[in-house]
Amino acid sequence: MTEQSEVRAALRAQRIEVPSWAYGNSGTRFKVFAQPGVPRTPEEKIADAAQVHAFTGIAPIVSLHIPWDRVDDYAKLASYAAERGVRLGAINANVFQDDDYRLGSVTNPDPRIRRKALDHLLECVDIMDATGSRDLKLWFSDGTNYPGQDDIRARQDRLAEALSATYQRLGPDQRILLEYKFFEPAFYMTDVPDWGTAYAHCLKLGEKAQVVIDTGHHAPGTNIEFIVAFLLREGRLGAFDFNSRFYADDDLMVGSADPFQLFRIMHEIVRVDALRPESGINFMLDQCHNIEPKIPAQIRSVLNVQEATAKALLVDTEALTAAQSAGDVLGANGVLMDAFNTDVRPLLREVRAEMGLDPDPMAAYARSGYAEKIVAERVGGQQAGWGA
Ligand code: AOS
Ligand code: ZN
Repeated sequence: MTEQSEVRAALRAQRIEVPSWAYGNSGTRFKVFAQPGVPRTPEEKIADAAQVHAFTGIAPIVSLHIPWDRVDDYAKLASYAAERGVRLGAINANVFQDDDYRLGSVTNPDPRIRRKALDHLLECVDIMDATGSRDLKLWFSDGTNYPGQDDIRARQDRLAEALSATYQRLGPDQRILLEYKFFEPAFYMTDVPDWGTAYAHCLKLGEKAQVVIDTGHHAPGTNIEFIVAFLLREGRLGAFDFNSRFYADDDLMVGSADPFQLFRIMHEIVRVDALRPESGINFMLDQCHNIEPKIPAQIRSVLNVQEATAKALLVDTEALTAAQSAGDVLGANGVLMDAFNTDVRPLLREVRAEMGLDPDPMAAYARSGYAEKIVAERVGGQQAGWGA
């Protein structure tokens, strides 16, 4: 069993990266509900993200999405973040919001459009140079809606070509994080539908290419912790995009519907000591908050990951290994369930107190007056959001 002091130290050292787009307006293809106080600039998004860190103590990094977070001076944006106690993290490329991309971006049959998409990916690496970011996160909306619409194999060739050109441009400490998704916006097939496809492309590219597991991008019933264990074993798990899905939407709060799944995922991480920031795994959130207030939803999400992590850290590994070796099916399962069923909230309150934080981040944020302040101050201008 891990010593209590080690559990506490691991919890204090945990790092979760939050997405800039979580603070902007978002919605479905049916409606985007605007919320008062929503940021109008990348700086205001970072200021909101800094609140999540201020109250949780474990979310000091903010992912950017380009062009949503385009600014003239990225070094200045990085300084702005540092002044608020956070830093800039992964750069997310956006090759899905342009009329040119109707039939795809890097896999488009038109070489001009492929070139345009590749130029954007290369621009994102330029931005990484300026922000000091390590991670280029690539998600392609590319795919087809109808059998015969395009040549599946040729699209793989085009994808490989763009990935390779981007990979060549990476600096020594930079890497590609390749994300997969088996649906949306294309529904007959997507060009990177699953972890196997992402993994195969990463293997060809080299060690600086790793897979991102977006927890919302799987068919119901998929054993995500198997994918975690496999990619970890192969040294190709680069990051998570944490969120939750019930049917198709993948933007809901992580751990909200299935905290047991999140625990099982974190168990695979903890079991090989991959929680430490030095392990290189980027634990990101990828969420939008359409009907709930955004900053509290981000705080709640960070706390959900933290709770699942605490339970995973409490697994009695010695007892688990002994039961597994003895073929004790119920015993092994019981060890795991004991950890999952432990109420870790008192422990987490203590850890927060040790970190100089309020033991109840949700209540502390609500009391802080920040929500009222941004509603009063952020009047006029164009609210951030991806439109729909
Ligand atoms: C889209 O489904 C993916 O999860 C991407 O990570 C995307 O870049 C992000 O959700 C922002 O739209
Ligand atoms: Zn994602």
